[in-house]
Amino acid sequence: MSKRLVEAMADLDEDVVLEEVKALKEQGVDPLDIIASLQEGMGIVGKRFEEKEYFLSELIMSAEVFNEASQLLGGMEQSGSSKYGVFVLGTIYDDIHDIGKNIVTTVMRSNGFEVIDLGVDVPTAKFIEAIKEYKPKVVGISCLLTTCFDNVKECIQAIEDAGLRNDTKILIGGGPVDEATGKYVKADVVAKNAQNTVDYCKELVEV
Ligand code: B12
Repeated sequence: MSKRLVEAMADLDEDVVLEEVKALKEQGVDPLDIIASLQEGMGIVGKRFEEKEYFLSELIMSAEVFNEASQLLGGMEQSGSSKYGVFVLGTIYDDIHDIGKNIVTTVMRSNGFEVIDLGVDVPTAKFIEAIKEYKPKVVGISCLLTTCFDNVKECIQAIEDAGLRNDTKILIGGGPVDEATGKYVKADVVAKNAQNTVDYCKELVEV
């Protein structure tokens, strides 16, 4: 973890963030480790927002800085092959956060999965339609708002009621999601980051 990068991200110091990302990349640091530092910094941005030190404009700014920084990261190019099959994912309805979901998409693609990204604010019906169409072994639901946990729960229950859960595991992720959330919404697995997601999905398809 780069302390300088975590702090610059938290302080929304765009120039230092970009400079540090370039430097770490040149030193050969794994792009996923760089993302972990940026993610940690975003966590601090979130706390400052909660404590009213930051406002919505700072949240928006943080997303811009993060996206700019992640564009500098090579080594996560899409492989184009789909040797591990299809992974469907989207951000649950009423939630428009997509940075984490987009990272998961990129990293899954670069690890040989075909990813169907349903976007943000995805209604339950759209998840169900996609499961019927693509028959994925794993479906991912991203959720960054605690107020949307019930939406995830409803979505997972609807997938089960439609008889689509026997061959499909449901993976959830997003900043505030933890094991207790996983139990509450009845997900199969909770993933803390993109690498966890890849490891779990590979294990599952290789069985
Ligand atoms: C940036 C940001 C925004 C941006 C989002 C821009 C975008 N395009 O995504 C904007 C400004 C739009 C925004 C809006 C809001 N936000 Co906001 N936001 C954040 C912030 C600071 C960072 C989120 C982020 O991108 N992190 C970096 C990424 C890389 O991390 P990540 O999302 O966790 O993803 C990783 C893992 O979790 C995992 N993962 C993520 N998704 C998935 C999915 C699957 C399937 C898997 C397997 C893994 C996985 O892998 C990723 C990579 O490692 C968080 C703070 C935080 N701690 O998360 C608040 C936060 C989520 N927001 C919050 C709030 C309150 C809001 C607003 C309601 C504010 C408002 N008053 O309008 C709105 C809601 C809009 C809506 N309806 O969705 C709160 C939520 C609090 C709560 N208890 O629910 C937070 C926690 C801030 C806080 N502490 O108060 N936000």
